[in-house]
Amino acid sequence: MLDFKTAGESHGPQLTAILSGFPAGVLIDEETVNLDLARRQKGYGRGGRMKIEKDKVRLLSGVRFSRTLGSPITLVIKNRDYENWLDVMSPLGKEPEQSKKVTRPRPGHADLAGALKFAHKDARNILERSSARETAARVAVGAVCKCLLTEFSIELFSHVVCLGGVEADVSGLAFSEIKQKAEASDVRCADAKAAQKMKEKIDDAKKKGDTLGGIAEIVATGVPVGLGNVMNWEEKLDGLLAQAVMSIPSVKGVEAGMGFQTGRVFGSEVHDAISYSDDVKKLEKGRGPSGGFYHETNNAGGIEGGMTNGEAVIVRAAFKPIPTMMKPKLSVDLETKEPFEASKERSDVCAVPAAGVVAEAMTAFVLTNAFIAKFGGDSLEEIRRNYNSYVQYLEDY
Ligand code: EPS
Repeated sequence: MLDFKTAGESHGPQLTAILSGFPAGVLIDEETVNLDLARRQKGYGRGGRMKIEKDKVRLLSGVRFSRTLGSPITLVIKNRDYENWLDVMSPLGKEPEQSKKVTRPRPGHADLAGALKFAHKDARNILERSSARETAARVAVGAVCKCLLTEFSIELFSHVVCLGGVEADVSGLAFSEIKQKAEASDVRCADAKAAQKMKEKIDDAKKKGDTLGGIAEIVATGVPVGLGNVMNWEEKLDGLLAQAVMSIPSVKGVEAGMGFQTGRVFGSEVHDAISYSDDVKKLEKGRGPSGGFYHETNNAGGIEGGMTNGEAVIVRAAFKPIPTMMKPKLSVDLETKEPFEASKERSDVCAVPAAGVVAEAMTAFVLTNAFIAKFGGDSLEEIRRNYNSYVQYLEDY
């Protein structure tokens, strides 16, 4: 079983992730991970923190001469901003008088529930961990997972399909075009006209002291049929993806394929007709090995019965607007119980483009775990043997 933990406070010394259960023999280099960390840092509407940080990973265990060993992989990302918070965030010593206490919990953030749950009078003890800064560690883990998936031609990308109510139209575009256009866009949106409107909306929100959310779509191509498991609830791939993506700060909704719309229309408008072609090479649309069976449409988002069906895996996540607002909502002071405006912290106006990159990482983690469950998890060599024989079996089916 693949597993990972992250540790670290937003303004503490560093973020750490330990990824265990990752197979031996996979080629990893720090620069590949750094590319994804840089993608997470970008995006129109981000705040001052991203000007301070230049997220770079250090691989401290589990890798030797750029190949994984099968042992736990430790990934570390320094917080450059820690230098400015030495007195406030010192792991040891005594708390100074002026320590940027947060006593007016921000509606929509973890401050209030966390302070009550963990018996803190200073919500900073909660917000330091609930900050989306933690997602840098997840992106590093996802980048490592992608190194394995790429060996089997499984590729992931993400793009913003809606931001602040502005919808993108990518109909008629191939996945490769969507990917390329989204990567080139500073809101990670493949529809240039919509992207422009999204940026105007962000400018408007900033002017008003407000924030904006949106929806990102994550696509995984080349995924073979049969990842996940129909037999047990806890192994169903859509369930695992939903949990992993929902755990990202700000996510309020996750859907696979046609998602919530499936509940509004006839079955005939939802289910994807099954076809067969001898010439598997003719198949496109991001499909993976499935022995020539394919679907005419992909409303299922590549998952049927909790298992991949050979089509591209498509997941969408809805991110609520960031709860830290320069024009704050009403709150109550934790000490005096008097009504006050909520605390203001430096923050982003919109982090949806970055959040899509995080969702991509979580999707990569879940797919890698399911891949290992199907093909064995000790070494790349072993996985390749099992994968190749499975693909052959599908072709002979
Ligand atoms: C973030 C770092 C944070 C925020 C943001 C995401 O840095 P700081 O709090 O120092 O500005 O910019 O987090 C939030 C908006 C939030 O509500 O948690 C990052 O590295 O992505």
